[in-house]
Amino acid sequence: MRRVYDELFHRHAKNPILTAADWPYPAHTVFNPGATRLADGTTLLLCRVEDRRGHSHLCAARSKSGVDGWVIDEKPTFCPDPANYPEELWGIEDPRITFVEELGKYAVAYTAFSKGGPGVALALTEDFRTFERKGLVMQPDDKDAALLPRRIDGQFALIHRPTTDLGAHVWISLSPDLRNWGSHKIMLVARRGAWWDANKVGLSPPVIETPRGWLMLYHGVRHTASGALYRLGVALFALDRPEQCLLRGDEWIFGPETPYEREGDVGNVAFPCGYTIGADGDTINLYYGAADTSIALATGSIKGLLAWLDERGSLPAA
Ligand code: BMA
Repeated sequence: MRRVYDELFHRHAKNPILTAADWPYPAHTVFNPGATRLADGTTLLLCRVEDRRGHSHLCAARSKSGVDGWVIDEKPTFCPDPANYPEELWGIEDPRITFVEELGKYAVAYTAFSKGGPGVALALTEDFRTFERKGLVMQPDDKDAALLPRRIDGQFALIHRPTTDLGAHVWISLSPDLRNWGSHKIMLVARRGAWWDANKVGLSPPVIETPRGWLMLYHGVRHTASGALYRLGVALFALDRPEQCLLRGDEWIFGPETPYEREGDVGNVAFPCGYTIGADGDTINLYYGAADTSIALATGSIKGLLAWLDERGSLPAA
């Protein structure tokens, strides 16, 4: 019998590693960064920056260590462009980065917010300095999206989270050209009732490819009398049929505990949008927004998550 819960992610002692006070220009909050490791080993975070209008844009921060010594772009890196893309009128949020080897480019999936609600937009970049927009690929209400790094059945695959009257569940859709999307399938269903992940789940960072399947860290939202609680769970999906869930944990594995996660603009939120994998091929450096206010880092292990799923996970009921 376990006496305490397993700690699958360990917070960095320097948390929060980035705050608005670090920014070279006025910023209200910085949070929910996408992450990747560039070819030269630099860690790049594409941070969501919220201004005092309440609108967000994206700004790149680069660091050799991935912990400190961040060099932050002097000006916003990727701004909403509502004149050409009206779906970005109220800002762009929560980027998820996938390197697509076939294209030799990074795909950034982000939330475009406007009068119609939040939808999913896609852009490609080689250097995080210039971006080639693909436009809105999933209409509102849809968010929490990331591209898979390679084709499935000859098609690009996008994980995303549409919301309907029957809840918010994770879906996967396919496209031959990154613009036209179809073959929609449900991937992960929110549980109901008292569960920590009842009614609303969403992809957190892009899925992690392992020999045993796609490892998904997802957020579950619990609505309580004092607001929402955002926590993380883990599930595994078949490599060649990513809509097929192989294992899902019942318990959440990471949630808001520290003061910087508990208190801020939106307290009780730990919201990862990106990770890098360590040189050992196993360490997950998970970058997350803390309380919609700052950026924090926690490290875990792919092997550790798989072992925990083997022990504690189960095949979801149909
Ligand atoms: C979600 C997203 C995130 C945010 C979270 C908590 O719906 O909008 O950007 O961090 O809510 O406010």
